Amino acid sequence: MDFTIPEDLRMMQETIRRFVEKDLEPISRQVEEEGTIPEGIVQKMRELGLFGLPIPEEYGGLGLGALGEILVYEELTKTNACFRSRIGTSNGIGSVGILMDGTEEQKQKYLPRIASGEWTACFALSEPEAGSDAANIKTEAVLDGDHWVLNGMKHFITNGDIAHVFTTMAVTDKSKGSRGGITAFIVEKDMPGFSVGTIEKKMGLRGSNSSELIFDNCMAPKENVIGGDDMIGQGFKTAMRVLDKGRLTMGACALGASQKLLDMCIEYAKQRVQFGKPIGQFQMVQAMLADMATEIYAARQMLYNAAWLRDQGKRITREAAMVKLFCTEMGSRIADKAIQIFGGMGYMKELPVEMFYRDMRLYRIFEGTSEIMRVVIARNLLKE
Ligand code: COS
Repeated sequence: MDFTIPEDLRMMQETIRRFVEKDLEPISRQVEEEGTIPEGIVQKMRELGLFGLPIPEEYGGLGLGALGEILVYEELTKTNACFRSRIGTSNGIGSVGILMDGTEEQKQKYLPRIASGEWTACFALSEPEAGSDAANIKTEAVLDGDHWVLNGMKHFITNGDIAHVFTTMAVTDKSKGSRGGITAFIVEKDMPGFSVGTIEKKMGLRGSNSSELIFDNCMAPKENVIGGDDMIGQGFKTAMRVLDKGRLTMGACALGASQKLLDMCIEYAKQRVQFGKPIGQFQMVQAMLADMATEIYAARQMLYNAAWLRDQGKRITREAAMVKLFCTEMGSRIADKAIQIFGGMGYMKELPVEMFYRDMRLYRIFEGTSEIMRVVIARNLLKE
């Protein structure tokens, strides 16, 4: 067994680390307050190739495997989570469906523009009555001549307000549900009948918007079924496979943020003096640091292993769910301990600890709740 990170990925990790320290961290607070990422930073992200991490080089991306990609996310989430979120949907749930199941024409048309960052892609599955119960979507698509006509609405769509391309799930045969009744479409923002609804107000992740999407007799050309006519009715499986990968990403995000919090806590425990000595010399604080470090160590091993399995071409439905469950639950435990170690200062907006605490909370929910992860793991075990 060789646990060494390959040299090319280690160099890339270094590049992202420097980008975070030099360009992102200094404006993290500003972005948190203003709620938007300056265009100059988005441009730098484009120049670094951050919008096309898994997209093959032939379509203009970096062609990274799962391990390379999660190493990038781990570094990017050591600062304000919105920076990762800005590129997350384009690299992940917004484009993976096209990458895995799209026709060659669809790949040629969309992937280069997504990889360059010219277009942002996102994923339109969730609806008011279809969160965890993803198969219960109500958005419908009916074929009318050369076009599919979509009607319905989506909500909680990350980057929905700025995206150009939407991987959109809609019902094409009500009688078949998740087995043959849902189709994945590529919708573009300028297609007639498409519009962005309300931008939702959230607890955290400032600088990254989520919004409603409205499909009001939205006309998508016939050729925009992901994978072409043979894939009509197969959209639920596409969505689930997209989410398998997305769940590794969520693990990486929780891990990066957890590592950052631990580093901050170690620093603080050495400096903060109470009862005449640094608080790091008190065993109760030491126990918290030790538990945080131990969990992070375990999380990193399982995440890297699952990514490696995916890079070997293995199906990782169960492992990805385990990674998401463990890493994101751990993230909340770590954020909670970090506030405790920082005490009153941890609760103040002056430091970013409370921001990490709020942003971390979301990882246990989006791209599948912890409860759904347990359902996926248990079903997978019992099926064997
Ligand atoms: N990969 C490939 N196929 C999959 C799959 C996966 N990971 N998961 C399910 N499928 C297939 C099943 O094999 C089944 O097809 P067959 O009968 O032909 O084998 C079909 O899809 C239906 O699967 P299932 O019966 O498990 O569907 P359910 O409606 O019971 O839903 C859960 C399963 C709960 C796991 C699913 O709805 C889910 O993941 N919900 C959470 C959604 C989510 O993450 N939302 C977040 C918002 S999107 S950012």
